Amino acid sequence: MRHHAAARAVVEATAGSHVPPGTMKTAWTRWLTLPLIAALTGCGDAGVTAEEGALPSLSERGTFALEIAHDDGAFRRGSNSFAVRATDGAGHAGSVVGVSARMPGHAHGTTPPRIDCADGVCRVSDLVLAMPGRWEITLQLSVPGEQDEALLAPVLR
Ligand SMILES: [Cu+2]
Repeated sequence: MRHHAAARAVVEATAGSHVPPGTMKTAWTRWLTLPLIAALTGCGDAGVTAEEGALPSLSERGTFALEIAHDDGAFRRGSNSFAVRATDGAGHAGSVVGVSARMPGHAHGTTPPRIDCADGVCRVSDLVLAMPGRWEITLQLSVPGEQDEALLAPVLR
């Protein structure tokens, strides 16, 4: 995230030095400039999550507190594996009983990944996210008597 902050600072500095006084730099131009600066400063790691907020800390209805740790630190294009610890209000560990992923506006999802739960931690392995753009990954979470979902929404470069 420090890299992104630095990239933004560079964009602001560039706008200040190259734009004649009084000229407004449009948001459109800024969106074109940011990826270029990111590439130049080396923070544009190909395929990696472009936004924060990809990993929620609560399930949709608040049933579970979530700790989600991606093996590679961030979602990326290709195969993704991550660990999920879901804890309900009574301290019981929930299980991940299903995972699906889709791209809003695209008529496709992806192959269901492998899920292994043991000792209160579930591992989701080989979730393949092939395209850049916004993905909506739904985790079905369950403990006896309670069910909820978690929505992960990474935006991939
Ligand atoms: Cu797609």
